[in-house]
Amino acid sequence: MAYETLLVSDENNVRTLTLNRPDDLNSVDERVTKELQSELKNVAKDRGVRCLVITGAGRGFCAGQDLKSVMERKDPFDFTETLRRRYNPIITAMKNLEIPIIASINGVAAGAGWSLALACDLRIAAKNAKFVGAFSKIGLVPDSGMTWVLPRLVGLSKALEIAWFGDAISAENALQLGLVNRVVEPDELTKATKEWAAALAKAATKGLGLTKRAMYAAAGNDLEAQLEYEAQLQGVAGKTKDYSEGVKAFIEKRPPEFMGE
Ligand code: T3D
Repeated sequence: MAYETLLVSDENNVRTLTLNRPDDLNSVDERVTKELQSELKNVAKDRGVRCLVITGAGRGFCAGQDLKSVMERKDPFDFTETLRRRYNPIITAMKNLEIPIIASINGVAAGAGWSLALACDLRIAAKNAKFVGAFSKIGLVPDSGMTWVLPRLVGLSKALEIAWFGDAISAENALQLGLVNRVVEPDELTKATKEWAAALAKAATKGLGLTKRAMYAAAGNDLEAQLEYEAQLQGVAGKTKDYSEGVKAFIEKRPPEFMGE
């Protein structure tokens, strides 16, 4: 399906979504949220997609809400409605997607654009990327899940410092803070992303998906509940063809050939 703001490409079970409004640093207008929602539904239905990559065209990853279109809004504007309708379904869909999602952060990520990167499971950033809270600079609350992820990654006090001051964080600093998994030279970003995506797309997809479910569920569970949840998920993973193949491959001393089933 052709979109106006999103490029979609497939390679070896990896789907790549490229936000494609480079002149405005891939800021998010109504079309972007609609198209992202639509494509995430497609990915969820497509068993051939075993890893998802999100990146941006041009020199930005995503600058958050399109502030140019904000000028056309009529008062009173319903921010709650817009978040519920446009942004929240994207973040929920990403969390519910039982395949790995990699943010390949090619440049600045600001506001909800940074939230989008934080909603990915893994983040690889180019050395010249930077992260800008942006919300405090325009009097808003961090949204699209940022207040959920940020304190979990950096701790409460640091999350508040980042959100309140809104200073740009360099890729290297983000790495030290645990906000990204890897930092690479800009011309190495595509290669590094492809390597991780290819490895994940060849892995036991169901097991990875259940692992994602378990890790995110842990945020709301005590140890006993989490142990029980792990036991239930293992009940599912242990019945997959990939588990049988993994054990067989180990015994036969060869690399496993996982089919994602
Ligand atoms: O309102 C709701 O619906 C609620 C939801 C809110 C979610 C949010 O995301 S709120 C936060 C919105 N985002 C921002 O406040 C970020 C605004 N942008 C910036 O602060 C800076 O542009 C950056 C730090 C991201 C990058 O700075 P820099 O110096 O590298 O680039 P630049 O020169 O500022 O921008 C380049 C172009 O992109 C420029 O266009 P022009 O002048 O050449 O035509 C600039 O206007 C455009 N651009 C950047 N960000 C946005 C944008 N255009 C529209 N919306 C943007 N968010």
